[in-house]
Amino acid sequence: MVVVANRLPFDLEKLPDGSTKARQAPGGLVTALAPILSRRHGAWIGWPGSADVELEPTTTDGLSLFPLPLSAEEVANFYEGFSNDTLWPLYHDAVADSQFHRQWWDSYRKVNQRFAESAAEVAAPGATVWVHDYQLQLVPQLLRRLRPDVRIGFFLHIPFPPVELFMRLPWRKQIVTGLLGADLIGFQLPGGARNFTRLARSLLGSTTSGGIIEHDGRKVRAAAFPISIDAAEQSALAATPEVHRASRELRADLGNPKKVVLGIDRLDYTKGIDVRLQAFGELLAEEDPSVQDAVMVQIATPSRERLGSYQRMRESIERTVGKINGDYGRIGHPPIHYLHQSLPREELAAFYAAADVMAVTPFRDGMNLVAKEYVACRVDGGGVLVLSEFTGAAKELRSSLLVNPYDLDGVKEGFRQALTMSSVEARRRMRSLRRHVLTHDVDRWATAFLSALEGTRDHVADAMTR
Ligand code: GDG
Repeated sequence: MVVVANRLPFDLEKLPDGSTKARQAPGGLVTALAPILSRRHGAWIGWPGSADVELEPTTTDGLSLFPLPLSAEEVANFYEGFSNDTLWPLYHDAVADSQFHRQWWDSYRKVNQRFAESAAEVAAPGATVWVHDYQLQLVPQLLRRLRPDVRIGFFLHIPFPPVELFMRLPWRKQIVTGLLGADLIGFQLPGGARNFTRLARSLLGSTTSGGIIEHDGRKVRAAAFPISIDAAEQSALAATPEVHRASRELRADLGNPKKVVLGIDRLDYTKGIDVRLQAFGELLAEEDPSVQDAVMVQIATPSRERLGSYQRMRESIERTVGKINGDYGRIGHPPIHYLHQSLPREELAAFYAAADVMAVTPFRDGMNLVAKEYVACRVDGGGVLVLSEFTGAAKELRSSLLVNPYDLDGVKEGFRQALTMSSVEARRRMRSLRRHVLTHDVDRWATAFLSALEGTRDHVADAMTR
């Protein structure tokens, strides 16, 4: 089996003696897929994360890594440009403007071609190739042309937009036919699969029935596979004495407030960080009893820092934090603690364990693993999750307090309810959330996707009879 993703699961570093050092990158996808791939002696093709770095293939833990180099120009045009400044905002309900540039598209096409060629070289006869995410939507078709014998799965980690929005893309047909090169296209939610099927019908005139799309004489399946986390591992991490101690120390460092409200996100305009700050700020301004002796902690991990939209977002968030702290803080007691840093997983677990209220308020999010990590870390059965109804996670985590991030009063009411909820009700809700997260982990996700892919048509036979 071969996984093809924009990034490798390991950060690779070239040592002075010319050898390569690999360090496992964090994240649910890697934790889930690495063991499956190691067992199957699988391979992973991806960019090692820095421009203009050429590395030799290497093997670690039975997993073969094939680094795909990107030039500085490709990073700017394919990755930052088309992937993150055209597709990302468009696929997230156009919460920011998409930029359409032909040279970005050219670069996207060329880089996708290189990923497909690399997969065609690496895959054994009849192999399974699993392609990931919006950066590589042309790979399925390009790869099928080169290697009609392989079985191709594609999984989209972000939402697939409504037809009306997708139709803005000047290269809409190429993207849809690119994806239709796969045998199975996985989405986070049934809504994404439905949007895509509708699009194949209206844009290409394909015949569709029950999630099966007929294209180019083949049958392609579009279906939902909601991703998850390694819940048992995350729970075990939160239960260690070290994390327990760190979480107590955190509360002490915060001045032992009555309530701690927490946000953890990549600093991204889709995540609704501004909404939760504003809601918390208004409750403070109104001297609402629920926020008497409450502090908010916002950890915003640096992300896509060269893009103007991200720089503007950061400036606006930091201005809001400064204003709220200036207006309502006392010396040594700011109401908002803000970190623009990336922290080790153990430290994140301590923050999750210390938080009475977890605020997850994206305007749109494919799934949102942070919400699931919070639930997995609440081994004590306490804590309240305030969750935007526009995340994929909201479809599963029904016992959270669901809010509409566009409705500021609704978010304030969600916070008020979370901060004043009786511990009996909070525990009842958390019990039900934990039951779901612990039984729907990332291993179940990967297994469901791969068995559905195996259930698609027999390619070798089909390719031979064509
Ligand atoms: C995309 C989709 C979908 C965050 N800060 C730090 C850190 N993190 C980790 C979290 C979590 C992950 O990053 C973020 O995952 P999310 O799902 O919340 O969001 P995206 O990055 O936007 O992910 C999303 C996901 O893909 C999977 O399909 O759920 O909808 O947008 O695991 O813990 N990890 C460390 N330090 C940090 O400072 N170590």
